[in-house]
Amino acid sequence: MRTLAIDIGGTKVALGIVESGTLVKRHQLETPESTDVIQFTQSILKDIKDWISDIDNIGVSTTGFVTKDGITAINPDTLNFPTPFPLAQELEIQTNKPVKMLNDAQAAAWYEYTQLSDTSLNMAFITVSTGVGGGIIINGTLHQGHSGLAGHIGHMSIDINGIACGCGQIGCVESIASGTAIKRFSDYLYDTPITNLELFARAPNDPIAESIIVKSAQAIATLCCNLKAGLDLDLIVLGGGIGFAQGYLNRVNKAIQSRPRVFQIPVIAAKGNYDACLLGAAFQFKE
Ligand code: BMX
Ligand code: ZN
Repeated sequence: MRTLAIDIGGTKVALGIVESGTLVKRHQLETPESTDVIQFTQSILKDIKDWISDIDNIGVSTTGFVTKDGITAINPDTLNFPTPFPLAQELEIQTNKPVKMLNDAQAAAWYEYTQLSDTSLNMAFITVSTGVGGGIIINGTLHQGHSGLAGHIGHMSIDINGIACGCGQIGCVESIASGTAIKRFSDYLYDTPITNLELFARAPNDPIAESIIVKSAQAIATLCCNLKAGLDLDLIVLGGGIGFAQGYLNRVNKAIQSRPRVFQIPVIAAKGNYDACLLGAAFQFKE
């Protein structure tokens, strides 16, 4: 089986061919600006038109809340679509192939679960990137809930006196820990704006940079301990551009080690690396 995998993010779209569980081709482009679903779909397919005749199906993982009507932003600050955005329906029309679509972090959670040697583990995948997303696997099943919202753990509020999140709540994990939040704190504290990449590079010699990153890692640690308390998970798998940044995972684990033992939980790096969501898009077809 050859699956065209498509991962839609707020800033980039990744496409790949997955064959027997392996990514054999990969292409990336900036997320098209068009808010028209027909034009948007044409734009993401334009460079890989010659792949379509060779594939059996299409798996999409996307930022946002996925329902049968399409993609809806939980945090509209991170996504520009009019919602619900019927991307799966339009892909079917333009390619004539069967399409399945899942939230990006839910898809990655399923992929990461399939890579575990011990499949009896209950786990969550957390991506720390533009936003903070998640997917939860319990008893070998992706837990989506009746509406499909399950896993939107970036929108668990952990600070009732915190700042407003784009979702409308106060003090969400995403408003403290995401790449967007890190950039906002750093723009506030430095006179000359720097990228998040530069911030991580400065951290070993710059207490301000270190404090911004630690604040994010502390929020993710709190989220992990909350998941342990609420669901008694066995493992957290971490991914995303921030999740994979130099020393970030260590900072999260260090923060968890300072919490009461009963709430501690191991956190490991995603096996799918930066492509966990893309691989997850294809693994929807692997039951
Ligand atoms: C947001 C939300 C989630 C998504 C998460 C990570 C939107 C548009 N997205 O919490 O659905 O899983 O961000 O998304 O509301 P990413 O783009 O950072 O990977
Ligand atoms: Zn929120």
